[in-house]
Amino acid sequence: HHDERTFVMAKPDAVQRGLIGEIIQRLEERGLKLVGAKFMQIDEELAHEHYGEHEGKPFFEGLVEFITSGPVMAMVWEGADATRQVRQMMGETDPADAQPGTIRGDLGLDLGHNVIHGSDHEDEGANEREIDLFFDDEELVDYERADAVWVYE
Ligand code: DAT
Ligand code: MG
Repeated sequence: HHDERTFVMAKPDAVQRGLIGEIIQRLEERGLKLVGAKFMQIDEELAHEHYGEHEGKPFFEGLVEFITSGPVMAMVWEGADATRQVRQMMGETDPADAQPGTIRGDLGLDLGHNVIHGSDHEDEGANEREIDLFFDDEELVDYERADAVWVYE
């Protein structure tokens, strides 16, 4: 099964810091396949839906303010075990705890500005829910990457 899909987003800090390409490059080079992308600004309503699990927590309002503060690059990536693999590549939520070599560990220093979102692999179905929240079916593209036969045995 190489067709698991996961939702990934370069957050407003990544866009402002010119890190969209860096993030895409890391996922691309790993062998994951980009199947959807949307450069957009998240509104209040979408922010509340996307981060609904955190509603009521002390950092929630700040989180909504941050994620709506500028454009983001919303993406869907596909590959074997994609949700968990992307989370591993992202590193810990707090960049201060994230290992070097991870996206947050290499590119961030502060919990509130942690560069990237990826669906939670421990939350069953979170990937599909988030993909549905941000993308219509016809916005996702079916194709084969030419190097897939070399990425997968
Ligand atoms: P993740 O983004 O790794 O899935 P999460 O779902 O627990 O982490 O939290 C969503 C975002 O909220 C996270 O990327 C940064 C912010 N956040 C989480 N915990 C926080 C805290 N204690 N204080 C401030 N911001 C926090
Ligand atoms: Mg999360």
